[in-house]
Amino acid sequence: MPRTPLALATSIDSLSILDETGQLDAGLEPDISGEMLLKLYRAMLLGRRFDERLLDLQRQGRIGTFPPVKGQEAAQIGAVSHLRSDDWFVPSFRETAAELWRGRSLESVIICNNGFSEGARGLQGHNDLPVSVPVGSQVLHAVGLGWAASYRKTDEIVMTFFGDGATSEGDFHEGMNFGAVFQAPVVFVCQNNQWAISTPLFRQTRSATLAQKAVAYGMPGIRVDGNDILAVWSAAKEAADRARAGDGPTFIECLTYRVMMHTTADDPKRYRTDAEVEVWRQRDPLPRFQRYLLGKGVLSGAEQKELEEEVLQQIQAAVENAEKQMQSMGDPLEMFDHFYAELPPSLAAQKEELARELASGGEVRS
Ligand SMILES: Cc1ncc(C[n+]2csc(CCOP(=O)(O)OP(=O)(O)O)c2C)c(N)n1
Ligand SMILES: [Mg+2]
Repeated sequence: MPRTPLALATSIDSLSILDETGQLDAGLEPDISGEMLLKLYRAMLLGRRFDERLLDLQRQGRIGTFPPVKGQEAAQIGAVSHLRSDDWFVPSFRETAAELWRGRSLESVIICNNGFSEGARGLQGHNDLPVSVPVGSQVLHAVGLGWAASYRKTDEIVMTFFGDGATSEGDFHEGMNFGAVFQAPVVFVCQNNQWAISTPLFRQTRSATLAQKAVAYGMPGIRVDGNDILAVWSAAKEAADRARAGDGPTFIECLTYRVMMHTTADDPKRYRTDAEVEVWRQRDPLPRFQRYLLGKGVLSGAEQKELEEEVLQQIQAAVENAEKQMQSMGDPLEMFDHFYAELPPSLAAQKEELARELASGGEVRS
């Protein structure tokens, strides 16, 4: 028998609609209403300005460490905007812009980043999972939710976000396999920002793309310019429609870049060059989209300035509000909550002892 190449019925597309020079592929331009374009832009702008303010607050010691979003706003907003409120949003830890789109308050982000559990409470009326720090673990939660949604015969879909680093985790591979085998209505959104803390992409995989991993699991995969919101939006629409129609999962690789530090506890100058970062700063998704909207007449220069002002005011009000709310938070007894439905007797005794000590005005022994 001869040795012949197998004709696999699959291929991976790469999609770019609005390139970094502002050139538009008019044939691929998605049909998005002016109102929705402005909503998307405002969400990206809010994500960007809030991120900048959080960095200032962290440097001033007014919040703890946090992972910046800067540069990844298009990848997040272009994808999450296809979810209905009863769909399932399953984030990792860097999806602040997407979380705000879902309706999470700015205050809760600030409060959570100060270590108060009050800031981590889930949104009412939304099927949103909390931030997931163990890298890749949320992929398993997403496919379980997806399988459950189809088992219950609802038309809810699931969108999960993760990074390039997560694609080296077992959880990712198990989740992709499970999602494809059970044709779960899941959109896997990989934000390939090319770094996993200090590990560069070439140490993460020998694959030419991350999108091609979809082939092995038997689901459609696509690589999009993650800094081009029109490309992300189009690919995510196709994937969300496919999932909702009962045609199974899709893997989307959004090629982007983490222009900031991993978290505020990290110094990227120790492992990458300024020149590399500069190349990606030039590919910033926000001014690219802004130029498109100005050129299309959906946004005027004056409206853009007003929007900037409005967003900054919204952020300032949230900071003031959060700082006021936090003055009455931080009851040490709360450390016993949220782990057990019924507190084990040993912990219940410790809680009582602490309560007595606090009531008597005594110092808490370390
Ligand atoms: C299972 C696990 N291993 C290691 C870590 C420490 N850690 C936190 S974020 C991160 C890198 C994640 O990189 P990537 O998936 O590309 O996401 P990004 O941070 O770039 O958004 C690592 C190794 C962790 N949180 N969980
Ligand atoms: Mg990464």
